[in-house]
Amino acid sequence: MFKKILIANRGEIALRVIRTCREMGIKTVAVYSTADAESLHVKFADEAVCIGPPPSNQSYLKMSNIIAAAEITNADAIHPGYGFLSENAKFSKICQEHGIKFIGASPEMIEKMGDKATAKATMKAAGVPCVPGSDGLLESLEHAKQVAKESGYPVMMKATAGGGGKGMRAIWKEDELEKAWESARQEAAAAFGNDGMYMEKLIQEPRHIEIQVVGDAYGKACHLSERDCSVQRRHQKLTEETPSPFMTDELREKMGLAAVRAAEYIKYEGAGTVEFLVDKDRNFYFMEMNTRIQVEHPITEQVIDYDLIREQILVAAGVPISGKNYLPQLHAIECRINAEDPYNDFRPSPGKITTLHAPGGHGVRLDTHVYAGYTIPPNYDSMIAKLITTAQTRQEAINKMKRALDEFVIEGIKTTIPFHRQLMDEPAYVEGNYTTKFMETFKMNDPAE
Ligand code: MV4
Repeated sequence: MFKKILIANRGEIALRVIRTCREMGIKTVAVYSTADAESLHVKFADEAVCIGPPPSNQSYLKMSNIIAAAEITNADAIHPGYGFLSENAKFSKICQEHGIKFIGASPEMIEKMGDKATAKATMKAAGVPCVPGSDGLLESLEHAKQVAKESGYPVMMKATAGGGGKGMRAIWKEDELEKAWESARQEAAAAFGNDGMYMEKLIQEPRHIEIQVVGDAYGKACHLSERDCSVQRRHQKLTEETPSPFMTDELREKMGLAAVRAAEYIKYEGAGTVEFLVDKDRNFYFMEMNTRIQVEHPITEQVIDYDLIREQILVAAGVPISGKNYLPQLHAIECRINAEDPYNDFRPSPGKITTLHAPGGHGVRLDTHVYAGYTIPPNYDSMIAKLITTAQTRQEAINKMKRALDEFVIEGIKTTIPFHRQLMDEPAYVEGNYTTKFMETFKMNDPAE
């Protein structure tokens, strides 16, 4: 087993990894930018190394500084968390070359799954359902027109290097195609330095339902059921839950099997997520595979009583998995609390937290690195806490979430707490009747009421 793990991240996820390492008797090294000197991950780790100034590209993304920190502290593994270097093939490779175990995917796996057209072709070969469309990349505007005609409009054009909706265009009729082709390619070239495009039939009002998988070093994989992440705004998830209110036992079995087949086909090692689009008739289609631990992993941990970070560490150390699949035994909901103003187009609201009262009690989990007196730097993601409630039923988890949100006091900055509180009373949400389009029509109530 590893003796010392360096956590190449910040915020709540750095703290989350440190907590499991402590429980496993593994020493920890935090790295931090000068903006994060007062952060809890620095205080809770056994050692801490400053890796640079606030901008991410000079600190949390600076591979040479992170490797140097691992070498001077004698860390034998690096946990990258999510974001930053977690899906960076070059960093995974550099760790390998330095004899430091990267607790994440191999460089080859990251590359294969990072290129969406390649990932899709791989999944199709594995027998995982995919959205009908082009076989690989579009070679020209004429080719795009031909594929769209064959598939039938509406279609979706997607950047192969994409993610987060960049370089993606819905096209409803042929006369829109040329403009979409030009603008999507330009956007992708600017964002990723890669203007490769592929095409799919458009799935209207889809749900985003993902399956958590874990694979070991011996080619065995298992699934840990689903998370419904359909409540998103501009491709940012706001809340997630498991089980999905749209799920049936039959669909869970089919999607779980497909995800395990996907993971075993590519000999996936570690914790990963297979994302699917699910249409109104409960057909499901492979969308992307994430080769990292995800923000929303705690809801899965809550409903099956399973520490995903511990499992990542065990698998990275060569421990085999049991191979059994896991079904949700409870219901869990996560609300992402962001330092943003929900009354003002979710505008970022960094600054000093003057008052903080954290909710607690039975079935309430709060993953956060912030405290009263902490100043949220403007340089990073605006998520400051994840509030997770767990109960026997969905309605009880919602009731518990309302109670926990009512107890949660954060002063000094604006947060998305009022948004979540309103959401928990929204009829469509309470009925479990929501798709990825839900936030397009959502309006905050007048705060005076
Ligand atoms: C789609 C789609 C409809 N049809 N593909 C958005 C992010 C990218 N990873 C894939 N996305 C979508 N792909 C087809 N063929 C609709 C979306 C989509 C979406 C998906 C999941 C969660 C939120 C979304 C919001 C808008 C569009």
